[in-house]
Amino acid sequence: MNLNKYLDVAPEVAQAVAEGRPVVALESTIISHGMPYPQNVETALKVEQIIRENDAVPATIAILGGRLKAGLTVEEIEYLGKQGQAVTKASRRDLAVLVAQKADGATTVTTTMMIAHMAGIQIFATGGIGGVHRGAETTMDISADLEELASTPVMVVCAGAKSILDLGLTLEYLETHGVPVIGYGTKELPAFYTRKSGFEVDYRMDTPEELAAAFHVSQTLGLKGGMLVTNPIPEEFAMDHDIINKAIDEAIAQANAQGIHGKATTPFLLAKVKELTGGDSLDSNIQLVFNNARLAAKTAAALCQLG
Ligand code: PSU
Ligand code: MN
Repeated sequence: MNLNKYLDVAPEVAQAVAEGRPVVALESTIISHGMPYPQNVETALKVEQIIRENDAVPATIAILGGRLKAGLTVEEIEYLGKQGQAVTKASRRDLAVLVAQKADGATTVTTTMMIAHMAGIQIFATGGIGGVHRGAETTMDISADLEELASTPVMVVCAGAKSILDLGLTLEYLETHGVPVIGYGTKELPAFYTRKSGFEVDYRMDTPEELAAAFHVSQTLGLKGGMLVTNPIPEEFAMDHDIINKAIDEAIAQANAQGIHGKATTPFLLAKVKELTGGDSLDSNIQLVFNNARLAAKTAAALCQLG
């Protein structure tokens, strides 16, 4: 295992990795910056439970007191949830500084992939990833998540990307950087709250075994990047296209009017959309994370079978 001086792998996680048993990484920005308290803590704990019910070990990832943590205690998850936006949203550029300063950081998809890889974890479940923002042709706002997918060999299971992003440009960027985008049970890229987006993914796969087989080959070949699995939100929890798109347009207009930029943009848009949809979007958000956790756990198990 790739232990390092700054990394603390929880004993249960370390043991599972060493024995070749399934482990699923989880991010902590979704806890601190993606959802309000107390739903954030309830969701984070429930996601861990779902992963256990599917015979894998959960490893929620964060930076605490300058330590890179793979596997948190219930108390640590509660702490991150209560601190909320007061915890630094930690992307790749923040990691070394936070460690040096012995500070806390909520890990995004980027830093969760980095720390998962250091801990020997290959599969990571989340809600949505960052991507190319609408208007990026002038703002240059492109999430570091896309660069990380291009360079770190971790499979990320998400529900697609929200249309706060430019989905077409996000797919173009991933193509350029050699990241396969796989639709689970669909050839259409899901748009997080909805199952449809009008954009095609690269491949459709229908079983965890197929996902595991593709990732196994990528690992065996030593390809440096990850893979993106987009798993549509279950039909019964999907939102109405018009309602959600109207809320997203309004949220983007307010962000532009208020001059929101940089790392604040995504959390601002997420909170605004939730406010404008009266909490319906939060329910959908929670359910799709559960759905992704189940698929990630099954895929991790299938990957272990391949040795
Ligand atoms: N998209 C979501 N929910 C989230 C995030 C993105 O639907 O919680 C979080 C993730 O942690 C993701 C980060 O890695 O926001 C991307 O932020 P940025 O766009 O600033 O790179
Ligand atoms: Mn950004």
